[in-house]
Amino acid sequence: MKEKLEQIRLAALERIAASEALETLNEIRVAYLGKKGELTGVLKGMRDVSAEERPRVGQMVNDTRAVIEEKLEERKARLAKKVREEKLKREVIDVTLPAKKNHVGHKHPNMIALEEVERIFVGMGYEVVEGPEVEYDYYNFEALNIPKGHPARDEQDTFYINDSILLRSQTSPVQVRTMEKGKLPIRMIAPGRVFRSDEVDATHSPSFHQIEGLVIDKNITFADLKGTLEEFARELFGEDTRVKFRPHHFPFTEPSAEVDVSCFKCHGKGCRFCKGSGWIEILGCGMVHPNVLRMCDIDPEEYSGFAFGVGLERIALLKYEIDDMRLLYENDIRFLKQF
Ligand code: 2NL
Repeated sequence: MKEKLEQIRLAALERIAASEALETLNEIRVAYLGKKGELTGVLKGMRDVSAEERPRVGQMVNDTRAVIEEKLEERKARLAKKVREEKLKREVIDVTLPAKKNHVGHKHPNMIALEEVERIFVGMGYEVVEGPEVEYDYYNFEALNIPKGHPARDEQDTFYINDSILLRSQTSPVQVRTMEKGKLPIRMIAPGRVFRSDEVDATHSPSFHQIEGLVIDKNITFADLKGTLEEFARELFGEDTRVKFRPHHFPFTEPSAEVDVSCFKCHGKGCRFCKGSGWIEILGCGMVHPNVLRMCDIDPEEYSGFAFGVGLERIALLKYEIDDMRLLYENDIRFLKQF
């Protein structure tokens, strides 16, 4: 019996020492210590052992079991450690490898220009107000002194949804809605998307962006308009920028003007940029027409105001010397990355 146990112990320890996987250890445990294992077989043979020998043999079986279990655990710990070490070796991080590039998004030139214009006017105490892109004919035309049949209605081909609803062709409706609310004085700019049924080319698109401004108070004069827009032009294009007001006509302002700025490239000498004239047109403006004030329940005898409208894309194209508006809408990352 003692020899048999010694044999089992040696064989088991040999197999344990030679095992290279945790599964093998499990198989060994079953083969020796399991219900049908070799040690259990020896225990069953105890029937043939005499009563006085039994405790000694029992003790030997238990010792053998304990040794095998101990060696199994030892080997298991070693193998687990080895597995862990191999895993760590595989996962080693080479800190000298070049890092993956993180591509950061870029502000669209339109957005940069918008934030610049907003900064200038907010600095002068203006509020930024937004409104719906789908508008009533009334707010887009009627309230701006452009009645049905007025030639200004076909000049700018408008997208109609039905007889009385359209896609706004300017952001003036936002200003009309603000005047209607009746809280005076008003100092506001209304930036936003506008729509006109134009063919796409280097300077036109059916959808673009406009920033309109409006000031209503007592004793507002054309001098206030001139001073405001001159300051705006200087902040936007540089301190030495000069402005020129040319008489113009809009149905919603009287008098009306278009504003040119001295070319910030050649300072007025004439270049490719200003097409040799030394001047660049940037916006339209005027004193709010008394009819417009009356339709918003503002008494033109008591209040007056000025308004202006500027194309956002035009500012962005000028500021960044881009010569084709379509570049602003293609969202080619190679283009956008440059700003
Ligand atoms: C342009 C320049 C302009 C206005 C917009 C305006 C708004 C109200 C009342 C009076 Cl609520 N005027 N906006 C004024 C002058 C010019 O935009 O070239 N537009 C076609």
